Amino acid sequence: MRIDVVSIFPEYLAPLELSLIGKARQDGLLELNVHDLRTFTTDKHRTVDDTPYGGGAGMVMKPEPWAQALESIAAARVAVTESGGSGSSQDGPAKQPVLVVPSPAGERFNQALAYELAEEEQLVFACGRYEGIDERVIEWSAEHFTVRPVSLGDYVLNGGEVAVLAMVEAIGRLLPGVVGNPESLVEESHSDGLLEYPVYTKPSSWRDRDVPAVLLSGNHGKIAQWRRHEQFRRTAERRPDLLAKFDAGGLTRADRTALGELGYDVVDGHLRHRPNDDVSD
Ligand code: JET
Repeated sequence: MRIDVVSIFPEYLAPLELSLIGKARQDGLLELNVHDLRTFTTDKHRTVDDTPYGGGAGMVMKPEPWAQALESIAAARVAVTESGGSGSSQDGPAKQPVLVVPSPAGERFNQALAYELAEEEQLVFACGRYEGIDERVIEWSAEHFTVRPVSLGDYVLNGGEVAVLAMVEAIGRLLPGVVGNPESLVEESHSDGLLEYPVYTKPSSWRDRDVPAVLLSGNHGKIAQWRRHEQFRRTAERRPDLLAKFDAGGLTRADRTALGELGYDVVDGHLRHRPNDDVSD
């Protein structure tokens, strides 16, 4: 996979040299280029922002430097594909790269979108700052890219850089060969629509707290059942929105019993929380 990131603070992306993603780059599994938007300006002051039409607080990112940056990235890709190898002449028309624009106004990023983006040949991330990028850049970009404004969550960051760090890590670890043991991708939060069960390691007793006895029992059936119950309990407590979306089709009798104790019934293949019988008057 090839990833390009455009930012006015390229140093913000330095952590992508480290750890798992840094290793993937060294191993040639991931090609990652960070571009400084200001190198695509033409004026003496390297201006990237201006006042908003219609008035209002803050500044808006100017379209011209963005067009220069994105055009050069799109052109670099054409140069690569035309030189042969994995070129379009042999493999049919090359797929448009995806332009991911971190924005509080985007579709929500989640594990499913991470898997989807991990299938792409090339991702380009455009880091907005100030009040955002001139909307015409987003419209015009559709000529060269499949454009996806993406939100990390319902809060506001000063710029897209931190969102890019999170998304590149979530996507990068799904690429073939990046995570040493691919089994560890299967048993993790959100892979089955539930939060993960709690985990413990040695010592079995620490500061008067004991590891749940079932985990020391050697009874693998009971351990699996306990972990599943803990997933339901945690999800009901912390993320009831996930249980409302949960496909209850594949639930076992034991699952239904556990969920029943938490106040959940299966209705039309979905989980529904039982109205409690508290009297309000
Ligand atoms: C964000 C992402 O704050 C977030 O993203 C960064 C950001 C900040 C300010 C402006 C901006 O503009 C993007 C744009 O898109 C067209 O102009 C982006 C919060 N959750 N996820």
